[in-house]
Amino acid sequence: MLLRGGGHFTDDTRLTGPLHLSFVRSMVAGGRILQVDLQDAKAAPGVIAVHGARDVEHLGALSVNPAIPLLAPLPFPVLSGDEIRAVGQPLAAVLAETPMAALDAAELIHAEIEEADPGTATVAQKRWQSGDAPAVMAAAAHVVDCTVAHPRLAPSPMEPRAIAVAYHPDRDAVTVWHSTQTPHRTRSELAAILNVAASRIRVIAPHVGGAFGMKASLYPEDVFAVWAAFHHKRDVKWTATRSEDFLSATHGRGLTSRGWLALDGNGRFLALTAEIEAPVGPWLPNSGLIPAWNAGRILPSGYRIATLDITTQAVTGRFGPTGIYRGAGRPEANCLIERLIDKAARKLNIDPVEIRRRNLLRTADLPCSTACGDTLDSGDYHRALEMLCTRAGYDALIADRDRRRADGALTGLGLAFYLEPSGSGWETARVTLNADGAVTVASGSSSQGHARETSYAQIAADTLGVAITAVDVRLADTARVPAGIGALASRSTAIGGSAVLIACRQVAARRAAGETLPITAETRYENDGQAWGYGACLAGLSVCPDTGTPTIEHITCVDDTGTIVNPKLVEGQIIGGLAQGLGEALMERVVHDQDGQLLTGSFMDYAMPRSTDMPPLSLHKFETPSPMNALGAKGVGEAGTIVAPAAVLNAAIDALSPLGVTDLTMPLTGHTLWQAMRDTGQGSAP
Ligand code: SMO
Repeated sequence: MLLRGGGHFTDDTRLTGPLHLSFVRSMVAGGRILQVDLQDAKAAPGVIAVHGARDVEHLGALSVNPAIPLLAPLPFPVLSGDEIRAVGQPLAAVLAETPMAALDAAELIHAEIEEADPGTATVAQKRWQSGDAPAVMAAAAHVVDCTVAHPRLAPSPMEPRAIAVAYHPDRDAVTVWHSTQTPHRTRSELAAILNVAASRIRVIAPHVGGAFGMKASLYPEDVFAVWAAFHHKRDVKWTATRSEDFLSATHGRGLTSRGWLALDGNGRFLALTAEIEAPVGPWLPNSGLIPAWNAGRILPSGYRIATLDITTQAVTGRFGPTGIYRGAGRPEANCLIERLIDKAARKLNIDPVEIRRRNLLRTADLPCSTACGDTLDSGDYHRALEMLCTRAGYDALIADRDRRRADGALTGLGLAFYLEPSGSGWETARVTLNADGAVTVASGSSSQGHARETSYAQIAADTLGVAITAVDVRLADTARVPAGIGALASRSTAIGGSAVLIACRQVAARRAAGETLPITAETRYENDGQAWGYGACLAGLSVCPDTGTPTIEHITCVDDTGTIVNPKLVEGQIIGGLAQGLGEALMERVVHDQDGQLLTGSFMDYAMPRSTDMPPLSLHKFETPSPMNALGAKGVGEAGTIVAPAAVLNAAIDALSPLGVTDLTMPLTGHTLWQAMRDTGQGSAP
């Protein structure tokens, strides 16, 4: 339906004479607001109302998942009143009869701001310790260290943020169409922030045009739109422009990780020490601390590392809000550990595959508790590594690389292993088998354009023995589906799919016992723990000696995503993840100038990978069902974004290693690589 243009997105929602919203945003990165003059805007044609901070200062704050302990809560200003802590923060809002009238009036509003640097502060931190890391480091035969700085990324779903609110005067209630991954969270947060009974708020996430973590939380703009609908007793609509999303939607990554890996003389890992700093903006979205948490706890990956000392902290800055973005800390953890391992392999003169072979956990070790307190559930990590070598033709690729290198080519191979923990917790499903054989599946899980409807219909059809066309799947409407969490953290198939499976099994069992139709079963399914997808990737990359331009020649991946419901969807997730992972590795970067002004406010300035940027992919898989959920599924939605940056970084450094290059910082643009070649003094560039 989406491919044929039949989608219904939030902005397509027909409302009755809606008020259109335009926000006035801070032009500076920090300071005190002295005065905001709303008078000219109020008198502008088509304007119904103009609001400043004082009108909404009584509203509550967004809740934050304390994945790492929060030292002090951050403010959640719907409109900023006196303090500005990032460019783009909304400080006034115009409601008008048309979008253009709202925009024209907003441009008449002048804010007087006394500029000041908002400074930085640590707002949350956590430390994982196991054993005596300093003592092990001091006694180890080898210690390698590495710093990985991740560019800030703009998640950039095709559909920007959008909200449409219908006001029902008869009940003093609203229906909210929201482009979100978490419709029930939208309702509960709105109810709490606006101090309105949740029963007066119905939330519908219609088709969602991509989200990638950027739409897992409510924004100040969303809260304002719903407040305005209740306040003015009118319908209200807001759709962000692309530039507004660059400016004020959450960015991903931006973390800096430093690590030290200690090894014995045989290349066995003894201890890992790491320090992680995750940037956060002026306010925290619900999952705002997740990247700092994941970037730390997943660092041991699938390797045996007994001794650890890892600290992570979230630090405020002046570059706007950050949040989860596909991978959400997993790519950061993976880049650091896989870079450290490659450095160790080089230092000890051990083949990169061999050093991983010596340290990866074996199937007999699983389930295994990591020193960070996680439990790796199941799988065969060595099989993934060996399958990768076989399918990629590793030995021949090494020989080919060495031959070309001897001829003067700058060409390298990069290897990375990865883990992808899928979320834990619960999800719901309500399944009805009707007398005519039609099946209705309603789930609290949701879809962000990744075809949850199809896989849930398959699970129901298989379990109940009906045609897939007989199954109607309903998602993401708080009035029609049971409560749920939503589509994030690679959890929708593992947990949501398991909820559907269990409910279908209950229906089937009751039918076999002779119960008359229709039969409805409703279940709240909670998994036994996180299911850890994993895999390995090998990238071949060459660099133009004259310009530094990198070319990815090939990528081979092996993934174990547990039980697969739909191979096409799994492949789509892997390819999409790889595209975004390659985007981070090679070209994407949000840039601010010294004053905190955003320089990449459009796709003219921010490089997004296109289909023509994709290298040849060779994808392979096997399935070891996870014992952690009924379906046996593991996460796959973030696989490519987790593994690709590490593999590409390792490949680029391998390519430039003959010049003495030992570290590179993403994105690996032609300029980055040319500069690195030049800095070694051996590049052919002038
Ligand atoms: S970054 Mo995801 O939507 O948990």
